[in-house]
Amino acid sequence: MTSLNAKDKNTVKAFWAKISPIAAAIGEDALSRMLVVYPQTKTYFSHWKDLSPGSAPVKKHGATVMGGVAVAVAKIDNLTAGLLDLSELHAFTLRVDPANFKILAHNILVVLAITFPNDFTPEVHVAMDKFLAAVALALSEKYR
Ligand code: HNI
Repeated sequence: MTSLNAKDKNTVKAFWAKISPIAAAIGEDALSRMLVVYPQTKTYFSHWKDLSPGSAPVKKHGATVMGGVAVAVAKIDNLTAGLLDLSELHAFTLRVDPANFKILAHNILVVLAITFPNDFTPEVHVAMDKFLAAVALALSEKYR
């Protein structure tokens, strides 16, 4: 994986500063899309009452996930250490197949592109793609 360089990190931080006020809405939309477009991901949330787009649990968990992304932005220089607890939770307790991290990352990217069409330049696109791939990798750290 191509790692984040100093310029990418600055781009991620600047873009995050712009989008973080509506992070919960971005998370809700990304999670809604993941569950619709990749229905195999629904197995992990079968204990929820309603998995449809915009439902109460989807809304709540969308905000929770983006809280995790906020931590990742803050720990961008050492994602493995910064996301260690979350990696352990997903690996040992939740047993989420790490392939799903890439799927959610893709959905977050889609939502960012359509929500911020003007700010989502090729430069932002590549920086956010690298960042989300690095987050997915860090979350997979405890699987082996
Ligand atoms: Ni994930 C819980 C962050 C991807 C399934 N997840 C969390 C929590 C955070 C979080 C934060 C709450 C932790 C706690 O309670 O202490 N998850 C993230 C991040 C990503 C991610 C940052 C990737 C960007 N999680 C995924 C994926 C799946 C997933 C791809 C499955 C498809 N996560 C879960 C499940 C829970 C969870 C299941 C528990 C939900 C619940 O409350 O029932």
